[in-house]
Amino acid sequence: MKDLQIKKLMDAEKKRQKSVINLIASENYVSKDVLEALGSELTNKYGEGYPGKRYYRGCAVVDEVERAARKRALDLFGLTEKEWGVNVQPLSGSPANFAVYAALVPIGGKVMGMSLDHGGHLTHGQPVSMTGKVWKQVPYGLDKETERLDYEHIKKIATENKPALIVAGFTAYAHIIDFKKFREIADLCNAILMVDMSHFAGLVAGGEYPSPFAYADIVTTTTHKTLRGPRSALIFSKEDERKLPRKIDKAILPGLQGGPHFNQIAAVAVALKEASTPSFKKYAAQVVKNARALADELQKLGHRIVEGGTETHLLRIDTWLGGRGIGGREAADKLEAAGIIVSESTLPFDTRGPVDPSGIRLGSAAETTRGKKEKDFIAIARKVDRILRNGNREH
Ligand code: DSN
Repeated sequence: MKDLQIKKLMDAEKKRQKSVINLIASENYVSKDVLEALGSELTNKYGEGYPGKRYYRGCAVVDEVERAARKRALDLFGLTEKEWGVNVQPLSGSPANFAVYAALVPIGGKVMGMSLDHGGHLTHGQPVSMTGKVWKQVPYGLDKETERLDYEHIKKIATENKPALIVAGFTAYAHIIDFKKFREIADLCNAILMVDMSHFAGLVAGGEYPSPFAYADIVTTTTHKTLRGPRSALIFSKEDERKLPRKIDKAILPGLQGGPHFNQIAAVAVALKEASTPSFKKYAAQVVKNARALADELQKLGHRIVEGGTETHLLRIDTWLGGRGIGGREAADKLEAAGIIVSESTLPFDTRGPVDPSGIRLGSAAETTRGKKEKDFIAIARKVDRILRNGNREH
């Protein structure tokens, strides 16, 4: 590379990534093949539209790329083109969720989503997000006692507020969601059920988490978390008389985006094929075992794990009230100083606010990609414990 300034920064980031223990629950390490697709000449091509229906010429090759990505997305989750549509053009998770609401919820209509402090995402209708300004959020949260989903309470909120769309699927919930119960609740108020499986899509692909497709009308996902692809997103929509796939396609283009990023779509296709292999299945199983080992050991060492444990790749530690008396920001800073990278996290009923919340969120997906097993995660838990107790003194 001739641009030495950027080359130096790229090398520095590569070195940083290699030198740290990465416990950011939403990050992962892609394969060389995914990187090759991202860095390919496909980035040079414009092609607004969809395969066979573009506004630009010269799209025969990128049409095949997009068709392959769509087919692989459906195949990976055991879906057929007859029953499900999939749009592979969303640039990332936030525009994907925005496009779904734009397609299916009238402006000013109600979107029911989990509030941010409990583990929801900004784009699940938070008032600070455009999704909360264009549409009205009907918030729900976790049970105060168990810190788990309380389906009776969710049902009550839904039937009282009659949202047009209900979102299930969160950014910080560590337990398995009962999609059947969400379906029943959505049916009671005639709402569309959207599952945002961004965090656990790789676990669904690997058979470690129940598939939402039997119950949802819409499934959105980013492709770069447990799914281990490039930064991008997919929108799956059920084929029936509502013609959801056509509405979603229109919401993406011309509604929200312009030209698709074909290099990104090709990289997604590569990742989807990787995720269909037996070795990915093993990977997904190890991700869950590793997160459980991490949570169990931290608990043994006296930390309060929100929800009392994990069934997925992630967990939250209550660093404030859980005994250490430090906020999430300070905890994340101390860990970073010792080479362990985590994200701050609000906790259910957090009184400290999102700027310096009460906890941190940890995940096992990235370090599992690097080959770590349960014993390594137990060692990581001990290190995290020492750092939270003593700061960086041991280093
Ligand atoms: N920022 C992602 C996460 O960390 O969960 C969600 O978009």
